[in-house]
Amino acid sequence: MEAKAPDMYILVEREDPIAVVTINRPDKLNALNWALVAELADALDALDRDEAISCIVLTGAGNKAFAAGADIAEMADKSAVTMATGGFESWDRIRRIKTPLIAAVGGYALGGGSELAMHADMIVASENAKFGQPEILLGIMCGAGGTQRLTRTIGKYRAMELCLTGKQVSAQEASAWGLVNRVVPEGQHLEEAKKLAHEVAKQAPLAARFTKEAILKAFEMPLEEGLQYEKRLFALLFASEDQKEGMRAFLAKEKPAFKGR
Ligand code: DAK
Repeated sequence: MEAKAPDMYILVEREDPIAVVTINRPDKLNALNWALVAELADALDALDRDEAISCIVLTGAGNKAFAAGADIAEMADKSAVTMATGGFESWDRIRRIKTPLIAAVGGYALGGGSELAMHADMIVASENAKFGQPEILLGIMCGAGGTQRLTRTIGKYRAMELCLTGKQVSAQEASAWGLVNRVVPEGQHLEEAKKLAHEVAKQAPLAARFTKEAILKAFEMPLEEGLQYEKRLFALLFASEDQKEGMRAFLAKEKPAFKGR
């Protein structure tokens, strides 16, 4: 285990109603060791519980990498039992964040780094971003959802090519494949992601959270069940003050003042 004080890998900057979470290990291209992922999950959990935060941006420190994958030095000697039982809890916690999450990707997003970006709800990529699943080159395979999320996003044939060859694709190619929302000039990914986050954060927070939940269910449920799920969340929003406010403001030709209630 690397000798580093706890709470040192992740930086959190609040700019209410958004927050920016930065993976801060640039000397190792933000490689994701277990302590880092646990700290990331803690930070995201805390922001998720914070009513003042309506959208979170996740990025990597430095201009070379979002994250170059799980920490190979840490993984090298692990046993099958350790890998089968440990390490997943933090990823599961990140997966369950209800607040909309935007990944701002500059440089490498490889292996676990690409998988982490795919835990986000939207991805803004810098022109120098590179995505890939190079696990196969190390004699392993995706372990944090790559075979599933990538396949659902870019389709079987492209996912097979990335995962079976370990090759990297450019931001432009990733964009053409539907893996990123937009590609912006090099170095502007964070600013653009923050702008997008502010757009999301302007909306009624409960409606935004329910929308995220319903869209994610589309990956898990057959259409009929998904439609029922959506219908229930839709109806539930009519119990919120924000629904009354949103519709009142429209009819009065005013801007709504949403409260997240
Ligand atoms: N792990 C550890 N260190 C890394 C690293 C990584 N993934 N990537 C880079 N580094 C370190 C390098 O060792 C180097 O450290 P020093 O030698 O300076 O001490 C420093 O970062 C700079 O890297 P390079 O010198 O290599 O930089 P280059 O520009 O030459 O090359 C590169 C950049 C991104 C092409 C290269 O660093 C590279 O190929 N990195 C490895 C990429 C990779 O194979 N990633 C996939 C790892 S496997 C799980 C969840 C997820 C996973 C597993 C389990 N569970 C929930 C249990 C995921 C697995 C993976 O991601």
